[in-house]
Amino acid sequence: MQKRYFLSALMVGLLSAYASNALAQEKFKIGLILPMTGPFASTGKQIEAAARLYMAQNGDTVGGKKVELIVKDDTSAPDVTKRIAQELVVNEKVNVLAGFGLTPLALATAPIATQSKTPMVVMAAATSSITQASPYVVRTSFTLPQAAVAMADWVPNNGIKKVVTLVSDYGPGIDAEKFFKDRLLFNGGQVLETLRVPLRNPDFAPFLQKVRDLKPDALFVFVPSGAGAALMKQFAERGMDKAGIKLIGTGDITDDDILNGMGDVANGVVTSHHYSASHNSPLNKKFVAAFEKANAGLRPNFMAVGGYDGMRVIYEAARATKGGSGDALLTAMKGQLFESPRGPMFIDAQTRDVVHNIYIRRVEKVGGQLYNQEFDTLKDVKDPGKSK
Ligand code: VNL
Repeated sequence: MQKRYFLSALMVGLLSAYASNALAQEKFKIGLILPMTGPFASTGKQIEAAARLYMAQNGDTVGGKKVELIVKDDTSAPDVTKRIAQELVVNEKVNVLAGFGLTPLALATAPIATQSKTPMVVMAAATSSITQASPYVVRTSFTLPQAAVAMADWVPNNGIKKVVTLVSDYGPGIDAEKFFKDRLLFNGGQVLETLRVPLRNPDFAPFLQKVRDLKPDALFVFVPSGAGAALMKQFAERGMDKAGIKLIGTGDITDDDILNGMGDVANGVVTSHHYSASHNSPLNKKFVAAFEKANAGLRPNFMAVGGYDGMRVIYEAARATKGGSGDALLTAMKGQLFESPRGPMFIDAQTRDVVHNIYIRRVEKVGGQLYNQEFDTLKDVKDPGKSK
């Protein structure tokens, strides 16, 4: 009797140890590294909310494994992003790294992805060269050359000849400046001056004064998500719009997260981008409604869509590989073609970069709210940064 009891207790113990071990093995771990605090916290908030929405809609089991989303705040400091990525790979043994709110954060982490053969899904950062920093990078955001070239094609047909450019002085800004300028010159336009402002705490005033003196037909701007409101405010305060200078740029300046709070100065601003919350498709309407409902009315911006589509790419690859990792998971990410809230989207298997439509949009009031209203579409745009 005693002995039998002992044996069955032992069996139960062994079985539960086995079961919990099996459970531990059956996790599919996503390490999501984002700026959750600091000047770029809105990017982290949007992407985390989108990832959680995707999971709520698609379940937390994929390829037979339980999905564990591990969200970490890198405060937008590249050394922190890299350290967190290393810890997630070594200690948590994550199947995939994801997030990456800004270019320097993605570039700092790329060597970790390469060394550990961990797929790295870039959901936000948008400098063209990021996908070349590691063969394990897959991008679901966009590239600045995609947006900038589209704008430079629109400009000459719309009464704008002379332009000054103003960009944040780092990867995506330099891409925006270069690709906009080269294409505009090719199209017969003029770039009077190229101005670069610091990424952190920029004071636009002296730059805007210079723009006023140069009297271009338009000012083309790139600043990262979240920084557009300050630019817009100072543009209005200096009376630039009244002086007849049009504001144009990539859609980062009329970011849906903050657009509605910008006021009248934003009204009429024309930009080029891959996503607007007012994109007219049934899928997008569903996405926006669900996102707003889950986040106290917060409007999703292009960062949210990069996060949502990144989760789609990860889930489909996990399904195809039964919760795999490394090269198998990476291979299953390449070539995915699907409908995103932004429109049709494709992960180019050769470049691992996103191919999607770029829309020309004008800020308009719709039902008392400011929205980027799409009025022209360039279809299936590849990253011009890689065509040479
Ligand atoms: C980047 C590009 C960041 C576009 C952004 O917002 C953006 C980047 C934070 O590559 O750093 O809107």
